[in-house]
Amino acid sequence: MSDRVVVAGAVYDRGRLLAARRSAPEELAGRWELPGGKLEPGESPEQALVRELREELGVETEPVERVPGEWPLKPGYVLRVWTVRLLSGEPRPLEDHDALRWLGPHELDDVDWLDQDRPAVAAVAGLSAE
Ligand code: DCM
Repeated sequence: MSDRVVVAGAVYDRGRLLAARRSAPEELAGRWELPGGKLEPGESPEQALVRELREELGVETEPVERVPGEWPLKPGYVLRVWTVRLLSGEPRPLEDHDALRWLGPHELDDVDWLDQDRPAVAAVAGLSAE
């Protein structure tokens, strides 16, 4: 069986990367992630990402480029990341998150990323969707 894909967005705006603090489930709450979520049946990864960022943050976005690589999550799931351009709206923590931060290039270590997101953040560091 192939792994199920979780998609996440490296949302950049004016050179800063968006980090989101999870509010659930309990074992992940308080840790920071690149926002995203699971694919629904029939969705492409890009469609799932646009939907998740709309639901979770209230913004319209455009996936720009897949970040090379794939990172293991819990058993049976892998994380894939796209750089994402913000088209409209100001991100707000509507669902699954209780705080957001825009991190400048020297601030990427300032938040307590989920362990599984750390290699993905390292891979996107320095990229920009401008
Ligand atoms: N997940 C993760 N890192 C991300 C996004 C999601 O580790 N950047 C994990 C958390 C959940 C699963 O993927 O176990 C599905 O995410 P969600 O609950 O947001 O749909």
